[in-house]
Amino acid sequence: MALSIAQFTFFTRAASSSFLHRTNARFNHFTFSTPFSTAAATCTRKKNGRLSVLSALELGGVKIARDDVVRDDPTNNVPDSIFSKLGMQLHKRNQHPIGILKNAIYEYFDASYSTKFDKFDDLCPLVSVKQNFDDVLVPADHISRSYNDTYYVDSGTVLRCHTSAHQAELLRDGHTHFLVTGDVYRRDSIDSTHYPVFHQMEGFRVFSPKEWEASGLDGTSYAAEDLKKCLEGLARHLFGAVEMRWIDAYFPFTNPSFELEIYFQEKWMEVLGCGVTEQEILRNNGQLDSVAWAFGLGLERLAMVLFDIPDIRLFWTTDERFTSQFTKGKMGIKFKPFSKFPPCYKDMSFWINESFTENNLCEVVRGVAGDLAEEVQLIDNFTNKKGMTSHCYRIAYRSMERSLTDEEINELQRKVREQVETKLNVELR
Ligand code: FA5
Ligand code: MG
Repeated sequence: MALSIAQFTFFTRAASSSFLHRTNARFNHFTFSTPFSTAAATCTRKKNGRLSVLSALELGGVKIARDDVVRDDPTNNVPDSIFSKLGMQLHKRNQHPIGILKNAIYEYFDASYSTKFDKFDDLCPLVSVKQNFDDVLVPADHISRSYNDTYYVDSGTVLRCHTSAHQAELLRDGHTHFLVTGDVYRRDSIDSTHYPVFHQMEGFRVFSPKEWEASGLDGTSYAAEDLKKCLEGLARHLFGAVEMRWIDAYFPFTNPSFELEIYFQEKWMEVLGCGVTEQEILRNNGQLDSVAWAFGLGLERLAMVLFDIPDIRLFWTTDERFTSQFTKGKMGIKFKPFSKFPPCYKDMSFWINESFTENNLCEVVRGVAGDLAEEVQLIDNFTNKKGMTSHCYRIAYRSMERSLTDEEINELQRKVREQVETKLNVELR
C-alpha cells in the first residue's frame, strides 16, 4: 500500500532522521533537463544556460548571483534564506569548529595512509540531477528526489543534497583515494540536530585485486573490513573514548551499507553513512576490476559531540561569544554556553490537506523566524469521522544570543499562522 506523504513524513520523523536511505513513498514526477555542470572546482556560465556562476575561488568563496538560484518559477523551490548560505563555506574557516574538524580528519588520513587522499573542498554545490542522483544509482522514484526533500534550482539542477554527488566525476578523472568536503542542502525538519544547510565529508577508496587477493577474503568483505577499521580509527583519533555503535543501513550506492551512531545528549545520534560501493558505479566510471568503499560524514553532528555544541544553529552565529571560543588546530575545547535564554512554545492546530508535508511547514517557519525557530514538533494527530486529519505542532522559539520579547514572539507566530494558511492551504483550527 502506498503511504501518503503525510503519513510518510510522520513515520520517517519518528523512525529515522536520515534521508537517502528512505525507500519508496509517493513522488511527484517531473521532467529532467540537461545536466548543468561538469567536474570542476567552479561553475561557469553556460552559453545557453540560465545559471551563471562566477568563479571567485581566489576570493575564498564561490559567488553565485541570486537570480540564478532563487526564481519565481514552479521548478524552483530555493528560498532566500538558503541562497544567503551559499558561499559561506564554514568548512574553509580554520578557526571555526567545522574547519577545525575538517583539518583534524585530514591529519588522520595523512598520518594513516601512505597513498595520499586527494582533497577537494571547493566543488560547486550546484550540481545536475544526474550528478546528485543518477550517477549514484538513486532510483527514479526515490523520495529524496522529490521537491519536498531537495532544493531544485530548475528541473535539471539542484543544490547538492550530499557530497556523494561528486563520486562519479572524480572517479572518471582518475582519482582512487579522495575526500570531498562541502556544504549540502536539504529540506528537512527543525530541531537541534537538523539544519537545511550542513556540511559533509565524503571519503572514497578504490582497491585493486592484488590488494585483497592475498588476504584470502573476497573483495567486498575486504573493503567492508577496511572501511570499518578506517572509521573506527578516525573515531578514536577524534574522540578517544566515546560510546558508539554500527547499524545496518541501506543506500542506493553501497552494499553492504552501515551507519555509525554516537551516544550524545542522552540519545543515539547518527553521524555518518558508509558502505561498499556498488560495482555499477565503478564500472560506469572506468574502474573495471576494482572494489571500493565510501563514507559520508555529517560534520556538524561530529563537531557537536567533539566541542559540546548543544544546538546546530550555533554553527551559523557570528556572535563573538561563540566564535572566539575556538582556535585553529585545537581539538580539546569544550564550548561554554554564554547564557541560556528561555524558549517560548506556541502550539498551532490545523486540518491538513493531501499535499501537506512537515518539510513545507518547516520551510514556512524558517522563512518567518529564521534561526529563532528551535524546534517544530508534531504533538497531536487525529482523524475525525469525516476523514479529516488534524495536526497540532508545537513551535519552540529561542534565540541563542538574547531574550526574546513576548511581542516579538507573538508577531512571529501571527505571521507563521498567516503563511501556513495561505501558502500551505490548510484550515487553521
Ligand atoms: C548520505 O548523505 C550518504 N550520501 C552518505 C554515504 C556516503 C553513504 C557514501 C554511503 C556511502 P545520510 O542522508 O544518512 O547519507 O546523511 C549522512 C549524514 O549527514 C548523517 O549521518 C548526518 O550526520 C548528516 N545529516 C543528515 N541530515 C542532516 C541535517 N538536516 N542536518 C545536519 N546533519 C545532517
Ligand atoms: Mg542517514
